[in-house]
Amino acid sequence: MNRASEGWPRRAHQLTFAFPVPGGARAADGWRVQWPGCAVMGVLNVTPDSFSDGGRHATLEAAVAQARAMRDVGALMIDVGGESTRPGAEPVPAEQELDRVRPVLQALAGEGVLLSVDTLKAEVAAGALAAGAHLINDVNGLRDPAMIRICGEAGAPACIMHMQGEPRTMQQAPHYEDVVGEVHAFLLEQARAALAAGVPSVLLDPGLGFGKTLAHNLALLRALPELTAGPFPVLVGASRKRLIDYLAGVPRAADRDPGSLALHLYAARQGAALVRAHAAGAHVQALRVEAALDDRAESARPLESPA
Ligand code: 7PJ
Repeated sequence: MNRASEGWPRRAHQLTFAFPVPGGARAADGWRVQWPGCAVMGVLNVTPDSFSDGGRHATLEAAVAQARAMRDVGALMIDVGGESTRPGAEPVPAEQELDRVRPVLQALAGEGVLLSVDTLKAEVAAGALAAGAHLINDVNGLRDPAMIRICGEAGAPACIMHMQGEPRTMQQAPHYEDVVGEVHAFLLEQARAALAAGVPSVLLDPGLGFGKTLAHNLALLRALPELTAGPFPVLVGASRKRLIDYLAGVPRAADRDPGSLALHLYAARQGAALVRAHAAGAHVQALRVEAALDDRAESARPLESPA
């Protein structure tokens, strides 16, 4: 039985941190951030190709402005990434990746928004947490034991994402006997290991597009009621991904926000706690409108003109 698909009341989700965080309330076991229904994690890429105006300082300013804008439209969390993990992408050295994300984290510290860092390198995770990140988003699903240790020692939650293979080669020949069963078992096993090592809370993510064919991605999306039925909040990241091109014929990634919204609204209805999105404002708006239909929220508001 999936509560989310029953509509009201929407399920509450939470993350626990061992240190104070924006929006966190003191709890017996740390600081707890709670939210009803599905919230937005805004994507902030700080790779050299993500801001066209060039120059280190200009890039930093643009990234910080974009993060503030996503916070202001209602994103719960900003996901800062200094290395591309798109299919075929080559890894960058840890020092270089950290040099990209650290100044953004430092500039956003104390600005009232949760900061996650998208990295699969333990060294980058440690440096990012020291620079003010609150959560580690690991597309490698904490397969590196050093990653679990660092999150455990810092008392920082982790997003455990499933990936088959590594970004450079993962789309060459993805193969599963039972994609839903294998992904689900991996996520639960990693969650158990993380919690046992002192990681205070985790998010689980099926990892759309990470070593998956279109059929694998669709099977995982359709299995969300099963994935979200457990005790862990589930994050879904479909934003601008290639599966939208396969489904609707949209070759340019920048044109894929409507398809991203469709997949993310579906995920929200199936119980996802967070969606990772580039178009944060559009997602917050769509999720609020959809949630209001469930919540009968109009009774709490005065009548307004239809415009
Ligand atoms: C994801 C991610 C995702 C999580 C990227 C892209 C590739 N982290 N980092 N989930 N995707 N947790 O945005 O197309 O789906 S980078």
